[in-house]
Amino acid sequence: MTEIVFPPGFVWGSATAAYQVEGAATEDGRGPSIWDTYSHTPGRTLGGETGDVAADHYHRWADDLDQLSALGLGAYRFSVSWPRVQPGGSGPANRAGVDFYSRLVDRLLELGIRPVATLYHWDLPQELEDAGGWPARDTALRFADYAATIVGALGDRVHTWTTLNEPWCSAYLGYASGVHAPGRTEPAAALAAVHHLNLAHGLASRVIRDLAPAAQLSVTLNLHVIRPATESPGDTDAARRIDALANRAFLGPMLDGVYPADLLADTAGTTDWSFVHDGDERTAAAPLDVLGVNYYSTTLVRAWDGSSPRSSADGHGRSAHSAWVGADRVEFLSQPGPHTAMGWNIEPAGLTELLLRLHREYPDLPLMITENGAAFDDVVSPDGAVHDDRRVDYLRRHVAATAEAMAAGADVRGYFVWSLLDNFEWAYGYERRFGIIRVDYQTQERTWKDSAHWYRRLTTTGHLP
Ligand code: IFM
Repeated sequence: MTEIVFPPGFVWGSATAAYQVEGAATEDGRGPSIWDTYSHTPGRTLGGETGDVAADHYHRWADDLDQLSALGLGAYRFSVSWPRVQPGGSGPANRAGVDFYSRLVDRLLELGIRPVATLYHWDLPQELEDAGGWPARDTALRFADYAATIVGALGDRVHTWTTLNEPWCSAYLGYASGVHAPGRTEPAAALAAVHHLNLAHGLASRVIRDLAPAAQLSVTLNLHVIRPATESPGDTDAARRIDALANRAFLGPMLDGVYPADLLADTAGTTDWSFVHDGDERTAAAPLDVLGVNYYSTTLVRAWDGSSPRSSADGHGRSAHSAWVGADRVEFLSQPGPHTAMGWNIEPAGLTELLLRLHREYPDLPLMITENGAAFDDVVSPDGAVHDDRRVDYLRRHVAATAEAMAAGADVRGYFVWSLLDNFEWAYGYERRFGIIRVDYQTQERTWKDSAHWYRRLTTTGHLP
């Protein structure tokens, strides 16, 4: 096997998100978010677990940053909690919240680690949801104000500002299938949310350019690699339809300045898209410096003729309501293993395919893998170690898949493991562990898994071990 070596400037990082790690849910003036409400609603999360304490990162942040340094990382991707910075989603900043992120960023810079900050990783202030949430246009305007508050305070001490993390999840899981906060199941509202997230991205992008001109601007999308079960016209059309909802609903406005015509036609029975105002698509198409790509697995679809019960193994949780608005005639098929503990199939070739598609369609846009990783049922050995060989294998194969895309021309600038720490995996609570560092939730003790040791060898040499 030829040795895989990454170019010297390639950035190795790791990622977390505020609600998943911080805890301190009511401390220092933080207001409630939709995830506080959702996780505290009986039946919404596995075991009724919440992010109240999570990995207690709000108190342990300094030690956690030392872990990043020990891992040899060049960048840390974290998210800013909107309700910590603006407790009700509008109005003046909560000083204590801003100061928390300011200290975090300063310490990262002292350690020589690039801060990569995401403005929104799903924790909408509850007051804004009460006023309509993402289906309401005003939420996009509030988001731009919030961006001005935090970007104004941290400016270009942050190396890369990312507006949104996975707006697909915010819109469709939050407002169509309801398996994420706020748990609404209103297909038309989900499409309005898609648009207002795109608009929010564009409005916040302008703010970032104005207030942090030296910073890099990005957005992170969980683009789907969709495969039709056969080459039949029906299955091919099913794949096209899902591609429109999952990928082009965001790539269209954000990168091409227009919604794809087939998306509007496919969903015409649900909404007339009159919430798109003149100029919105242009606003959404703010020029980016880098596109963040989150990748975990692939999606297999076929046309459903209605004659047998419809399979819905889309990997995005169980609900009587589909996340896939306007795709009632599409079936999501389970895929051959191996699978991770999330039930997601392991398919590194999908990452190569995705990076090459983006390179082909947007050749001038640099790419960054902002999340990739796997949940497995980790076991603590008698000696206290976690020999997570399957995670090491998953990461190795996906890093190799990245190298393959780069060798074929894709301009990939970096790779972030999801996640630095075990954390609150949304509706799955604490059961699903993605960290390369284990968190003992009783003691909050951190232990490097074998994958962390493996990753350190990669980050410090640039050679794939
Ligand atoms: O934990 C999530 C993260 O918040 C967003 N991307 C997918 C991860 C694993 O499900």
